[in-house]
Amino acid sequence: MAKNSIYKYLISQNNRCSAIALIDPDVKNDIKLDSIIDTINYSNFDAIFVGGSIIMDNLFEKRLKYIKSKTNLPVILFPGSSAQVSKDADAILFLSLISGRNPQYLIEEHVKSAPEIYKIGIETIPTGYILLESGKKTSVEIVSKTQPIPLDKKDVILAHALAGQYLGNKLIYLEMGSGAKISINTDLVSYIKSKISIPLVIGGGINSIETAKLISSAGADFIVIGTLLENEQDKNKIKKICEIIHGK
Ligand code: 1GP
Repeated sequence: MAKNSIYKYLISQNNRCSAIALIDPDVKNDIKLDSIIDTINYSNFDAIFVGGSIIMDNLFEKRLKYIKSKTNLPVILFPGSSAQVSKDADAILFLSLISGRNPQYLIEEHVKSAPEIYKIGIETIPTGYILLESGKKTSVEIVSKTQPIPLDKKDVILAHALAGQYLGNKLIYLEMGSGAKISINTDLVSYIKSKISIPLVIGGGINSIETAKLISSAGADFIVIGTLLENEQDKNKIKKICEIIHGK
């Protein structure tokens, strides 16, 4: 795919909700990687995010290259830190963890990664990343040393989403955390969607056809699915979830 077209490609699909697969390029997934990629290719996902809070070895780029070689879908970095920048992806989410007040994830990692991003010329997609409370401590919360926003604080969440938009982000990502036990409530999705004018990404704990249906119907522009791809053996169930996300 041509450079600088990934964001346009993503939003060109937004006459309906899009399905994004998330691959955590960690050693723990090595044994499952082929089957995860196979399921993604089989299931009509729209794009793949690659990234994780912690990678336990230095083989991130090798896995990224491998993923890229096995799919025609756009591969977009979803970096846990400035160490997860690579020329082997099509674009990178330039994430600001705006629900937190840790300067490391508001500007520091960005400054660290900017020279490399400039050098390799990868497309950046500025993304306001908002961590929500899901009932258990998530890796993002622990690693980023930030507090998630409670789900019942609708207006606080909205204020963050609007601030993210006014800062020039091109996406707002409401994150419940990977493997969250509860998924986001649909009232919150439709409330935020009705107030912001940039696309809305929802992720964390989405593991059933019913939940995918509710969240896409509530107005999400993108739904991210990670843990389910690692755990679900039935690739037809994943395919069905993608169809439901696409409104079929
Ligand atoms: C995590 O939002 C993503 O950053 C996906 O979450 O792994 O729970 O699908 P799951």
